[in-house]
Amino acid sequence: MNTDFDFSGLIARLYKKISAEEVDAASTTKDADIIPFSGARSVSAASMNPNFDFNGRLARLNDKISAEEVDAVLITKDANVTYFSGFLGDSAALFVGDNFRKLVTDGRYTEQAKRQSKNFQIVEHTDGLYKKIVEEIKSSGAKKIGVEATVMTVAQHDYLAREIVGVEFKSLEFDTLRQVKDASEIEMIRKACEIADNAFTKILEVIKPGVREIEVAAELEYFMRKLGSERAAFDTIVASGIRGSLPHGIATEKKICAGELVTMDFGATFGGYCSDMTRTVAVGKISLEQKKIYDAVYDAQLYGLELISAGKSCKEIDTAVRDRLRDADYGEFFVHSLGHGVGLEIHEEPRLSSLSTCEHLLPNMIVTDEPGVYIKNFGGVRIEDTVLVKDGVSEALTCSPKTLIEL
Ligand SMILES: [Mn+2]
Repeated sequence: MNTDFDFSGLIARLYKKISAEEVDAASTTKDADIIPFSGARSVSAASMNPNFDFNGRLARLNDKISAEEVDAVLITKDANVTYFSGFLGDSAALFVGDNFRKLVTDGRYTEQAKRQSKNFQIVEHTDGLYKKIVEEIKSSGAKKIGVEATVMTVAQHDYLAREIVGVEFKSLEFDTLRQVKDASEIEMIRKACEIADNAFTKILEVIKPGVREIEVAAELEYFMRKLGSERAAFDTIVASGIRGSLPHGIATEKKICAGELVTMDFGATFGGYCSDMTRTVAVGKISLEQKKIYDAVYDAQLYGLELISAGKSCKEIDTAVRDRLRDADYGEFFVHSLGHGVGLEIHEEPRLSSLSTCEHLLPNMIVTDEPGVYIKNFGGVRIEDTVLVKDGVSEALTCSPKTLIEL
């Protein structure tokens, strides 16, 4: 972050607001307010794969509507809007009941929605998404409506509660309906992984002493775009030398030096679906301690691949890999969960973590396996694959070499 930004001024204005509003404290949760001037979600305008099993998705949604005993659901999370409708824009909501399916959006997206969301009636709003949603809820006669409580803001909820009398809102989640992928989704993710693998092969030619991290990130993203990626799946991480201790070290102006490890975490998107992979490479000769860390992470990552299998509990796998790194004396430096689901979102259900509620992995879930070791003022190593869960041995969809590459 630019140190010249007037943070004292920003914080002074925040305190002024706290006293003017007569509250005791303020909790800031919006990323852009936590980090002023951060970027927004980028949008893919690609056409949706017609082979996706939309009938199956909508049938599962209807099953959920009956099981939860609601009259209708209001879906507002972009990834879920895309999943059930095929619509790849943003600023849209789905309102679905037993005998209606509506997609509400504005004039910028009407044409795109009509093309991408054939199973939905497209409703255009001109003066506010939630104003139109209120009209639709009123005219539907629905009395109990499922909403995405983890996505809807307090302001949106307050507005609905104020404008609509006699309707009960129930907190539901739809993310777990996306966990098991159909054949076409797997094909998309496989392709996104292949693009990332090919970009990795090419980036090895670029990395050498004197090259800045941001150049490596730029080239990686450029290679992926040229190979067919619609956008980077997330901000590319390039962390070299001691910056390797930052698990999410976004690329900086820092020049890569001989004797450093360089961790690159990057992903492509294809057909709206993400891939996620991390490789750590050595530039020149590295020390015995660096090699020891690499070997421990490599061993833990392979062990994770062995354990990821249909029927296993996510928590159990996370614990086992964590124990493996502990046995190598690096347990305390593995500071994040082992992995996460990958699909329309880069991080989705199921989570491979100690808090995971997924008791049994199912065939055709797609998860990452990404142990890492991060040591302050020293550096770090992470190795990550995107993995297709199968009965028995699962399949890593990212296939780049994992034995130490010394450039
Ligand atoms: Mn990941």
